Amino acid sequence: MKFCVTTPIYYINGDPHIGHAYASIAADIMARFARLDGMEVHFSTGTDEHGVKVARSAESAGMDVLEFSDLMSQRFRNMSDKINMSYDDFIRTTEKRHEKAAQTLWNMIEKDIYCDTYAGWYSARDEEYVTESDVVDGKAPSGASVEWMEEASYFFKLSDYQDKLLDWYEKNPDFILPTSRRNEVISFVKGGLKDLSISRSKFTWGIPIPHLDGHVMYVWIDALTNYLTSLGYPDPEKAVYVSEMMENCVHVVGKEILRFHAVYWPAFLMSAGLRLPKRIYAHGWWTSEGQKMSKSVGNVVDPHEIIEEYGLDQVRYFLFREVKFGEDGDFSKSAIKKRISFDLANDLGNLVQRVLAFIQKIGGRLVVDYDFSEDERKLFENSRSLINRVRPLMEKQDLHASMSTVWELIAESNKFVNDMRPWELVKNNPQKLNKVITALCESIRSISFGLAPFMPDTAQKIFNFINVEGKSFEEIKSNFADQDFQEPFTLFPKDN
Ligand code: ME8
Repeated sequence: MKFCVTTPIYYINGDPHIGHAYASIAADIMARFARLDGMEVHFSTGTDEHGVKVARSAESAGMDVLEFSDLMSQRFRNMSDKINMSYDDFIRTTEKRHEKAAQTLWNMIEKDIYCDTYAGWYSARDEEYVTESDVVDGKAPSGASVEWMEEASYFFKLSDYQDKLLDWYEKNPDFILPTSRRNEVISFVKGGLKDLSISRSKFTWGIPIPHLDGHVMYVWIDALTNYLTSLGYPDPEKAVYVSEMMENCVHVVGKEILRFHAVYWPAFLMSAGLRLPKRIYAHGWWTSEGQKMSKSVGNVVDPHEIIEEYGLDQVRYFLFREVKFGEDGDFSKSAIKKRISFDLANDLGNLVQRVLAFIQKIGGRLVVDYDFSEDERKLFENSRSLINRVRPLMEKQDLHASMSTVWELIAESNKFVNDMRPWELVKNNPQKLNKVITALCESIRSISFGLAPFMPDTAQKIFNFINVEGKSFEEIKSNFADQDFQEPFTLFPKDN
């Protein structure tokens, strides 16, 4: 089975912040889950380097645009590494391979392209023309200021795709998730689609259009093509791979760019006769301490800083546990501290510590006994089936419910320790003790596999404590053998 997952490719006009890290970690969780589940994965991320906005940022930094792009793209790569992102490809739209892909796609959709002139309000921040009626007080609906633009432009006959798109949404009810977002897109398309201007002649910082001097591609058609470039398009030898990966591809995007991905992108792909992705998942936005993040307010959350302050897995956990994936969230220091102290230190850390430290107390050796009575059998079965409960949730990118499901098993395991009182069994029922400890090791192993996509370092630490490799969910199926365990250390020290 193949699985492809992508992040948006980020504009390089500013530094990466927690919002970018969020989309990237979300996609990383999906990629890691799929790999552990035995799938062949292609996971791409990267930077979107063309367009008016980037050209202007380079200019105001007093830098050559390519030099500026190198510098800023590297910052996004650094962020990707800082958040432990397991990407297979980091794509830059200024690469030659991408220019070739975008130009090939252009040729493939040429039958739907015609030339005209465009005059209208343009928002450079959104890299989008805004209709007259949407401009209020000189601003686009996003709040960005607009400027009047007049240029010769090539247009894509998007209006021809209205029915085909509606038909696609109907036949593929999970193409856009969450469902509330799907409904928004459908009503937008039902409202009527205008042809889309897809070239720019007023500036040069973009991919040249084949055979058309003086025009560069509109940055969105360029940017969206990155998903194909990364898979190897247009190499004919990669055609089957590209198509199979696209068919199983989830594009993770912020809600503000859903329309580009769920309307324009499928229309381009239909026009080119290419496979559409499986899903567009639109996630919500983060504010910081209750306010929109902005440089002038000085509340932009820097991923490097919070990872230094709270720890990487703590941040990864917080972002996906604090709010439902798809909804907006607020980043606050008090909220992350609470999560670390209650969920991580008290629930998870305590379970691992009390069980493994106890094993050390009784000689450091696990002596297995799978001849379970009713009590242990229940925990054992719930542990072995954990991933089967999480899988259908992950298939719909319900990251939040997946985490909650893992936490239910943590709670059940902690309760099991309280009920079974192994410290008393040592004295009065050593046979029962082995069964109880065996069942608990099973639950700790399954919990670690459930955590692994979200908190890879923490999961690996626990795997090391219990001599588990941690590379595949298949490992959960085997019984533990008698063995020595090493002394555990505290996973989440309280002073954090
Ligand atoms: O739109 N909260 O790039 P971009 C949550 N280049 N997520 C946020 C966020 C916030 N406050 N701010 C940004 C572009 N994001 C285009 C994409 S794709 C073919 C081209 C995340 O740098 C979110 O995922 O503006 C959003 O969609 C993405 O960063 C946009 O990044």
